[in-house]
Amino acid sequence: KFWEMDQDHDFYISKEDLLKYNNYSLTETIVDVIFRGIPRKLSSDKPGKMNYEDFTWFCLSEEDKTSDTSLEYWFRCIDLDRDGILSGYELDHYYAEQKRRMESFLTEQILYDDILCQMIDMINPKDIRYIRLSDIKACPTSGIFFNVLFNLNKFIAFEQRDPFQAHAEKQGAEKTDWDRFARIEYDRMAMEAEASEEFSEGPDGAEWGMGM
Ligand SMILES: [Ca+2]
Ligand SMILES: [Ca+2]
Repeated sequence: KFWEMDQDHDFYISKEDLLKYNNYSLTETIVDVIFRGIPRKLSSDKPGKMNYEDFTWFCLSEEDKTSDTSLEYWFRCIDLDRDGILSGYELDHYYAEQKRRMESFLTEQILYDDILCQMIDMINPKDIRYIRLSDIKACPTSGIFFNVLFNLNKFIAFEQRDPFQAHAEKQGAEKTDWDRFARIEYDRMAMEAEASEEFSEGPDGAEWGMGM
């Protein structure tokens, strides 16, 4: 993967290279934060470039958002002031760019604001005002929370997968977080169908949080 990304074969990955990762999956905001060394100080000797080791750290964190190491990596990205909690303004830092990218893919009924609320609900933080690392680790599906904030293609893959297929996979041998996650989404779709009939109940109704 590194050699694929390092198009000029100088053994370094630039910001521009990383933006192309997984077909332009990542926002400029998150790429910028990674290159500023916020999740992990870059060990590259060239300023503003990633070496093989830096890229490996990124890649492992990106490809498996279930390990503690990965969750800590991404938590540090979002926790810009490093006070150990994710506050509204830190989510806002990622919000605008991803919202703009996402809304061209979303149907009118599924708004980015709603999805973000739903994600926070999914994480179910002990204190509703902010998210701690312990909240993230306690939630088996927090990887999707990060994808919603900065990874467009993984979000789309999640949003567009066939719920019946996901349901069938659940019967299979693999009991992954993806499965549980699919179930939550499946429940949500069922509830949305119901909610459209009971729309007047408003956002404090039962449509978020059921089945969790
Ligand atoms: Ca290069
Ligand atoms: Ca913070």
